[in-house]
Amino acid sequence: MKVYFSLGSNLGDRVQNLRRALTLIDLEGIRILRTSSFYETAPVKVPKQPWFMNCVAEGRARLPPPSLLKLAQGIERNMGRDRRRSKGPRMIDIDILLFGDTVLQTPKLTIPHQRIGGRRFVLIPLCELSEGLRHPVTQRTVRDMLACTHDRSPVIWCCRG
Ligand code: PH2
Ligand code: MG
Ligand code: MG
Repeated sequence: MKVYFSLGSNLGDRVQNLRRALTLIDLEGIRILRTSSFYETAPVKVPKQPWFMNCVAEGRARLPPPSLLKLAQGIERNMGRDRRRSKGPRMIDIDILLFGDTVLQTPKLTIPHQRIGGRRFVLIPLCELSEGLRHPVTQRTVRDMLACTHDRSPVIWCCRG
């Protein structure tokens, strides 16, 4: 199944953190097929903290979504993410955006990601990879969601992923 991840880091060497997380995901058997550019982004809806580096990656997963979530959380932990402050700065955050056309709502995991349409730091890198991809519930394309989002926070191209 095709899966899209959003990765973010705003602590330490942010570019290295994104690269390392992508390598670790791949080593766990989730083949990373394509990675967007890396973007420097202003923090959205979190208390004052450093700017983020964000990217989106497309992968191929054989595992079901709950196992994928556990795997992502394991990598976050191994990379030193401190979860005591849920909205605090983080070495790495790995979110599942889309998993094929799967729609899933459980207490631990919602797919597609709930805030996918309201965040330029997700939509801009996702648009770079797959602008015509459709949200499985609303049927809107990524291009459309980006054109219509109310989010205005800065997203600055930084480097190739
Ligand atoms: N992640 C959040 C909240 N706010 N802002 C930016 N720019 N980038 C993020 O990855 C991010 C955020 C919650 O996970
Ligand atoms: Mg997140
Ligand atoms: Mg997360």
